[in-house]
Amino acid sequence: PNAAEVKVFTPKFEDYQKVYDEIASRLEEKDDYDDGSYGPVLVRLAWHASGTYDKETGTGGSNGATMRFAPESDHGANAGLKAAREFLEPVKAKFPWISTSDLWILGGVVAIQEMQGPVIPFRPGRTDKDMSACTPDGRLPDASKGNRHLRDIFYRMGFNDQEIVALSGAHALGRCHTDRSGFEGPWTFSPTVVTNEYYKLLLNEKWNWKKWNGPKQYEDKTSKSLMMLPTDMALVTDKTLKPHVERYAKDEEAWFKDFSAVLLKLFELGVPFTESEQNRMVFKSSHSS
Ligand code: DDH
Repeated sequence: PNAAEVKVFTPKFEDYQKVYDEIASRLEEKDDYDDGSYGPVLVRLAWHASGTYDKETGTGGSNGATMRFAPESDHGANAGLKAAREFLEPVKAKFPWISTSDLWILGGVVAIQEMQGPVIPFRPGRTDKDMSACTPDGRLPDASKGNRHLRDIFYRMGFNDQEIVALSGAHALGRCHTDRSGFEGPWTFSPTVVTNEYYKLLLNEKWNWKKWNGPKQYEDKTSKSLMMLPTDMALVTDKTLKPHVERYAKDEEAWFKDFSAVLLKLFELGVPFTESEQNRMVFKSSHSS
C-alpha cells in the first residue's frame, strides 16, 4: 500500500476498556497463582516500573518499560516480577497497539480496581525504550532500612511524608516470598483485597522480631502468621509519619481517596504525555454495574 492508504490506528477509550476487560478476565481465570490472584504482583510490577524515577535527572519512571531488559530485570528488587510480565504477554499479543509501558501501568490499575480498591484514572502515552534507558540498581527501597532511607528514596521521586504513608498501604496486598526477596509472609489476612488493614495492624498488633535464619522482619504476636518489614515499622516509629498511619487506620475512605491520587501521580512520573489531564480515562470495573 502507498502511504496514503496506510491507516494509523488511534485507540480510543473503548479500546483501552477492552484491554482492561481482558486483563480483568485473565485475573479471574488464573486464580491458582499464589494467594489466588495475580493482582498483587501486577501492582508491584506497575510500582517498580514507576518507582525508578529521579526528579533531578528526569530519568526512570514508567515510560520506557526498561525492565524488559537485563540488567534492570535482574535487579534484586525486581525478583519475581517476571510472573507479572509473563501474565501480560498474551494481552500484548491480542492488543499489539498498546505499548508495553502503558500495559504494565494499566495492569496495576486493573488489579487495584478488581481487588475492590479505588478507581485509578489512567492516561496513555508511554512509549517503549531500548535497553540503554535501563536505570541503575538501587533506586527502589531497601526493606532492611529505616525512615531516613524511606525519605531519601521517595523524596527523590518527588513525594512528601503523607504520600509515603499513603503509598505504603499497598502492602495490604500480596506477600513476601523467600525465593524472591528473602522475606516471608503476607502483611494482612486478606492479601487479595484492597483494605486499610495494613495501617490497623501496624498500630493495633504487637510486633516482635521473627526468630529465624532469614533477614530481619517482624511477626505479629497474636497469630505469628503476618509480617512487617523494617521499612513498614518505620512508619509508626517516625513521629511525623505516624499521624498519617493513624488517620488511614481510622478512615478507609480517606485512604482510598489519597491512595488513588498518589498512585496516579506515581504512575505518571516522568511520562511526556500528549493527552491533557482532563482526558484521563476512568475504567469500569468488572464488578460495577
Ligand atoms: Fe512493596 N514489597 N515495598 N510496595 N510490594 C514487597 C511486596 C509488595 C517494599 C518491599 C517489598 C511499596 C513499598 C515498598 C507491593 C507494593 C508496594 C516485597 C516482597 C518487598 C520486600 C517481594 C517478594 O518477596 O515477592 C519496600 C521496602 C517498600 C518501601 O520502602 C516503601 C509500594 C509503595 C507499593 C505500591 O504498590 C504503591 C506489593 C503489591 C507487593 C506484593 C507482591 C506479591 O507478589 O505479592
